[in-house]
Amino acid sequence: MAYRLYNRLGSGGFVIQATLAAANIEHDYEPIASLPNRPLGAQIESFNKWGQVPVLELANGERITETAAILAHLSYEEPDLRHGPILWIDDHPQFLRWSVFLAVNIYEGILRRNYTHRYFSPLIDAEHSEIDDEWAQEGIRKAAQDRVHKAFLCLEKETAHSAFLLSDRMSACDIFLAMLYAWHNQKPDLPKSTWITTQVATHPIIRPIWEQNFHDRLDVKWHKL
Ligand SMILES: N[C@@H](CCC(=O)N[C@@H](CS)C(=O)NCC(=O)O)C(=O)O
Repeated sequence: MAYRLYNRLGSGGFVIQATLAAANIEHDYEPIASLPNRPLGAQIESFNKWGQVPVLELANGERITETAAILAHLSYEEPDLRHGPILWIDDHPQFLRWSVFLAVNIYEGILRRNYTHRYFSPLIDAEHSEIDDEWAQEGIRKAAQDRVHKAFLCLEKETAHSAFLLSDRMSACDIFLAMLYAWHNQKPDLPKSTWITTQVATHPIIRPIWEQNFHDRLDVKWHKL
């Protein structure tokens, strides 16, 4: 087997799992047991000292992390991820641009919203109380959410020329976008992201993987689409 993917159900490895499946690339899947939005625990640190998934193990045993880096590596190695029957990258610079944009501006912003305590240090002074801390963390959460929303709006404007992010065909960037959009709490004025996510989530090959990872999110949020 050329690849082994380490992931937790409902987590970022969905992008890699769905991309590998859509490009018909053989891989093993290694589940990490843990609850969403909680640290992954000691098990993952034997694979990634940063404590996050996804982790992709290559045929030679080497491991890579960071979703955008994994996608860039696969796009270099796997022709079906570039120009396969399902996934299509017709513009490699824009593929790199948007996969990094998604990782840095949207994924990271969602982490700031979900793991706010990591981005917060209490102020030490006599007047200071726990209520202030909660209030300050709520401010960080709200700013992160707004910033993520701005990034989605920017991405929609910049890619207005095509149906999907890169062209009129689906690419791995769209799969990445769909997962982040499913995690985003503010959807009304993002028609392109809504449309792309619907295409990804209902794609015959990707749909079972989507349902396995995000079915509860569909129930809660997708009726509003
Ligand atoms: N920068 C990483 C972020 C990966 C990430 O945040 N993964 C989350 C799951 S969606 C995770 O492992 N969270 C556990 C933690 O941060 O403790 C990437 O782009 O792959």
